[in-house]
Amino acid sequence: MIRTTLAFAVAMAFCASAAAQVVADAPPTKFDAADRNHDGRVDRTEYDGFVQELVLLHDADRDGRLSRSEASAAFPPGRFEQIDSNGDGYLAVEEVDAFTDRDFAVLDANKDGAVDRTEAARK
Ligand SMILES: [Ca+2]
Ligand SMILES: [Ca+2]
Ligand SMILES: [Ca+2]
Repeated sequence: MIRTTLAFAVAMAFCASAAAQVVADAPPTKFDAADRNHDGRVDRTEYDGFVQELVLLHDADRDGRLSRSEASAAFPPGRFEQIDSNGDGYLAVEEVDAFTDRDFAVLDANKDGAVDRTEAARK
């Protein structure tokens, strides 16, 4: 009985670590948030909606653009300069739109108009 329990415990421990590994390897949950219809692909409409929500969500003072501190929570470091094309220190929605156009094109490696999980994980 003790043997069985021990074997069971070991099996459980193995399963737990295997599960933890799967979660660690999983692509960012951002993908699932963006994939509204859960078909495993983020198409252009879903991507645009996700990006727009991202901007709105972080626009703390509601001036329709992201300051550097507002943007720091939304984009990885180093992105700000890339997105702020006119260099005024704010990210306008149009600038984010223009940037995500390129971003999407880069992500959509096979150019089928949607970013699938593999493509999202590649970045
Ligand atoms: Ca989708
Ligand atoms: Ca700007
Ligand atoms: Ca694709």
